[in-house]
Amino acid sequence: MTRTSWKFGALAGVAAAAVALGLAEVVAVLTGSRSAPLVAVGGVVVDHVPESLKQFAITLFGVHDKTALLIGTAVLLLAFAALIGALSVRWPAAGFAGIGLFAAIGVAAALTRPDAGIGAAFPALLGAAAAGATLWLLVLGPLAPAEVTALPAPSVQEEEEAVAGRRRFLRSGLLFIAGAAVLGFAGRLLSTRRSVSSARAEVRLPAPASPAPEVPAGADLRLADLSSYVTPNDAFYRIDTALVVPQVDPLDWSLRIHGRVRKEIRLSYADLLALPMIERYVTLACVSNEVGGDLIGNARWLGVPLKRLLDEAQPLDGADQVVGRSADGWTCGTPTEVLRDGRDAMLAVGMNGAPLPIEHGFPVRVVVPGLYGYVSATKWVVELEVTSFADYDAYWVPRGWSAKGPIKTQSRIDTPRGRGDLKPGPVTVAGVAWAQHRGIAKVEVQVDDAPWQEARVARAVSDDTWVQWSWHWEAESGDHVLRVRATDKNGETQTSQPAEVIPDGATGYHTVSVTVA
Ligand SMILES: Nc1nc2c(c(=O)[nH]1)N[C@H]1C(S)=C(S)[C@@H](COP(=O)(O)O)O[C@H]1N2
Ligand SMILES: [Mo]
Repeated sequence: MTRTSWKFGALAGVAAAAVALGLAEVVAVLTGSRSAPLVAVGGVVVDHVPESLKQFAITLFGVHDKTALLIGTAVLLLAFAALIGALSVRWPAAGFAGIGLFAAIGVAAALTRPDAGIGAAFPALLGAAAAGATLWLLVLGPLAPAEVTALPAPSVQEEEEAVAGRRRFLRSGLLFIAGAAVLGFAGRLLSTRRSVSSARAEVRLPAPASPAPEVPAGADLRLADLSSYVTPNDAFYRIDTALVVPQVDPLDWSLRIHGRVRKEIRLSYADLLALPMIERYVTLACVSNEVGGDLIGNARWLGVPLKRLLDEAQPLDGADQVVGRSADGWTCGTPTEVLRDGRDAMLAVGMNGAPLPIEHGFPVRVVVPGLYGYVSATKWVVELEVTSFADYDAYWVPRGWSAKGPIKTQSRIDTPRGRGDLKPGPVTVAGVAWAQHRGIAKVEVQVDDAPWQEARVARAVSDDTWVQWSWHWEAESGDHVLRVRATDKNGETQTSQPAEVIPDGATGYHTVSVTVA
């Protein structure tokens, strides 16, 4: 009888396990990413390890604690697979029994995960079947390397055949492992993406304990070319550093409020949804918005007030900055004082009546009225670290942007915009103006060098949103320049001095050239 050495067996075992895990990830594209055996077993571990060990893992690995757990589980599994493979050289039945045992563990874990259907059994089952086939091929079947048997003096031909056989075995073993890794990564990518959109579709948001005020009649002038008062989710600007949109499953999500606090807080998505919610209209704006630009939008946000959570955590004296950190490691720093001064800063879960869109931060993001997004609006937020401005620079600060970013008073002409044909006679000039959390008191329009004229400012839900404005113009033939400027409720008129967006937001009057013919 020819026999394979135990080292080859170990490689065969690892290849079989890799094939099982890789294929299981692909099957999980259909059955849900949480039914993949690694994730399922990892989930069981997370749910059952003591909180102290979890905290230890988090101190050690930070936001990568889950990745560390998955890698740890995979390494353990591959070590066992090597052992079982080595045993299977002598006792093939042991190899198949080992695969059966792992299949049973994978199936049991997947079926007992929250909301698992019967389909959750398939990744582990099909993976195990593929592992069995791989093990047979490499240990007993056509790919098994034959060992030299005619001792003490094997013929030259026998020896050459044995060498070729070993080469073929190594090549196929490594090929199986590489192929399985490619399958596994591709499957993982596809299935998380899928499962996060389906997880989002299943979210049922609670009714707000404190609902948003009605949008007053007349807040939206409904003029063609004028931005609507509320920006629909699919038209809302999107700015972030994420190359691929982070896919954060609400069941895996948790938020840690920690750092310089008396009491550390950890919340799951279910914990968050169980807290009393507020719903508020807040206009977000990007610091990179040029004068006249459209990196601004107004939405109705549903969320939990941050003040309440910070009051519970009790920031220590001098901890003047709260750093938000996203699932993909982006950071932003917000003054602690701003989050606790009574404004409607919140951990938002809903946008215009729907769960947050994935690209706008699903499952949870921060919204703070009055601050540019880069210092406040962390999407896919997983951590709030209470620290100080002296101790920590968030993502954009070393890149030349100001550590603090209150939104500057600005105004924009939406119509006319220079294109299209204007006729002499009545023309409605209209646009938006914003000074979040201070409010807009006055908007003025200037045509050429004529005196500034006061526009009609529409009503708004609150000082935390933009306002629409309109002005009746008796247009005369010729080329004209239209200018707009706003004054906030503190009586300060926006500056005419042009400034670039960097370091803390553009200034200057929005100006539009038109031809009336
Ligand atoms: N995780 C994460 N959150 C982020 C950012 C980012 O790059 N990563 N960009 C911020 C910036 S600069 C802005 S202006 C707002 C934009 O939010 P929106 O894409 O929902 O409009 O998100 C903020 N939150
Ligand atoms: Mo931004």
